[in-house]
Amino acid sequence: MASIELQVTGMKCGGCESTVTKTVTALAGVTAVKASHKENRVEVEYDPAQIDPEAIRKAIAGQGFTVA
Ligand SMILES: [Cu+2]
Repeated sequence: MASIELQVTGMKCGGCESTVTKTVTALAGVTAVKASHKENRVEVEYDPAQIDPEAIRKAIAGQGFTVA
């Protein structure tokens, strides 16, 4: 299992956090997601055999947030 910490801007509240969490959790290979709008941070645990971190970034960006 691997983990990444992404800097994500554009999350303004708990609703944004849950949008990101739901979106990323739905990806095959993701096992845990922790999003914080206060810290502009999303931590993701994933199985590198099943998903590329780039796909995680794209999924978050696809919801209108900016991934550094
Ligand atoms: Cu929000």
